[in-house]
Amino acid sequence: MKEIKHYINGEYVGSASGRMFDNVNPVNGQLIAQVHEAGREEVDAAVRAARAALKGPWGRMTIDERAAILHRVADGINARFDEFLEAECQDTGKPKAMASHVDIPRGAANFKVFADLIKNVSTEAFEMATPDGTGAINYAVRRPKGVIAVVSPWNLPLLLMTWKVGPALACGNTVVVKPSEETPTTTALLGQVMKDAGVPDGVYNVVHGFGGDSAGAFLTEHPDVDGVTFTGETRTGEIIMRAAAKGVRQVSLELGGKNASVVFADCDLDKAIEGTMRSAFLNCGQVCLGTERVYVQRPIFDEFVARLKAGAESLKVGEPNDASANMGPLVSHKHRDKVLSYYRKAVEDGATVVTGGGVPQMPGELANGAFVQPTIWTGLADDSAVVTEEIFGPCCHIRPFDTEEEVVELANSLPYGLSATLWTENVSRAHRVSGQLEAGIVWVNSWFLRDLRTAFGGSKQSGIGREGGVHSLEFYSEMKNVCIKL
Ligand code: NAD
Ligand code: 6OD
Repeated sequence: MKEIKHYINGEYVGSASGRMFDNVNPVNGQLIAQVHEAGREEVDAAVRAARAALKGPWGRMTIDERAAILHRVADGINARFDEFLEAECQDTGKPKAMASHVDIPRGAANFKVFADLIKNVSTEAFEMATPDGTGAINYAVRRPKGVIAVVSPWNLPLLLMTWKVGPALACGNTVVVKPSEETPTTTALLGQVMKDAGVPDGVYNVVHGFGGDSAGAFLTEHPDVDGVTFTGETRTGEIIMRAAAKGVRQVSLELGGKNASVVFADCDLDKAIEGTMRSAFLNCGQVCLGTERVYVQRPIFDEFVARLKAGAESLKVGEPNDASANMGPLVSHKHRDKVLSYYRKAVEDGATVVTGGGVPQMPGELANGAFVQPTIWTGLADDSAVVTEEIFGPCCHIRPFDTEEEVVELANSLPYGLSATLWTENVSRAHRVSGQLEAGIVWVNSWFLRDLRTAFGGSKQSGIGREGGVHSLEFYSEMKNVCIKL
């Protein structure tokens, strides 16, 4: 049986306790590997290694040298593309067609983008007058924050982890990563790529385990960590924020959402249907930016529902190697239990099940997989848990609206504020409504279109801070002002 070990100070090491947990393939329920679970001892060792590495060759490198190494990391991922692809698809069950276009290329790009950015970003300088007339000059220098704890989720494992590790390393920090217990493999593989690319030992460390009372908590509570960056559920974000408060460590939190899609009658309906299909069902609905609430203006409501139903029913659910499959399983049977509990709740709350609502019949060993049907509901009250809580599955509720004012209020009615999507051909309306929506990201006539230089993050309970481009550099470095009296 394959074992997945921690990566600490440039070596793969097991847990002193010998404690292991199962890594299971959600496509068929089969065991992929046994994963070592870190105790405080391994987390301590990883943080110590990361602290020491700040003072080693990594800390003395020029920005150009560091950036060249990060380019080699990206090249290293691309050179082992198939291995990363296989690992990511086994851990998550997602279609290879998606992971080969999104997860793995973005995992590599995250290193190049931030390496190039750090080489070209400038800082501020101010001349000032002094009473003696000689003057002074102020200038800012960017310094690494120190040891960064990275805690990442399972839905886009390599992409979301490297989205943090890329800029953290570009800024000269060292990292200890705690990947999701559901998807440890690509984070583990990256250790070897780092080594081969010439990343000094101790700069990139990985500890495996769970959240509470396990590696996640031990890492985020660790007093020798300087900053914590986290992507995951809002409730976990609260716990991590409390842990980081001790010692006044800065946090960057990318959290949950219950994102709205607003479809005006003046939209291009073909594009709105195609976009909503993606935003509701891509990655089996396990995208934080996905739209589980769809508001459609009344004149096109019936046509929209009928066409989205036809679209959902045309989706093929299958295993990663099936090039004709649009959707894989959910990440785990545990997550499937959660999603199916909302499918049942929708019926209890009086929803009309437009399509789906259950488990598809799958052939052979896929019958043991964590598959669910893409599902659409109408007719739920605005306060149903199905409409107010994040489900993180391939499903959406569609509700009619009449006016712009009404739909803005509906879209803003929840404590989340990650993203929103507008479908309209009226530019003035697009500008007006996007300004009123309480969300960190608003897409107009598109969805999940990402320029990595733009600010990414949520409002309200969907997060704190922004990452992306220079916003990542703000979090992963400290600005120091130097004032020289002339
Ligand atoms: P999760 O919060 O359960 O877990 C995320 C990570 O946190 C895992 O590595 C987990 O082990 C760790 N963790 C859990 N409890 C912890 C604790 N007490 N202390 C320290 N670490 C702990 O989230 P998930 O189920 O892996 O991911 C799905 C969630 O992530 C959804 O809510 C989704 O919206 C959100 N998400 C948000 C974004 C974003 O950018 N805003 C992106 C992807 C996913
Ligand atoms: O594209 C990104 O950088 C990003 N953070 C995507 C998040 C997706 C959430 O599931």
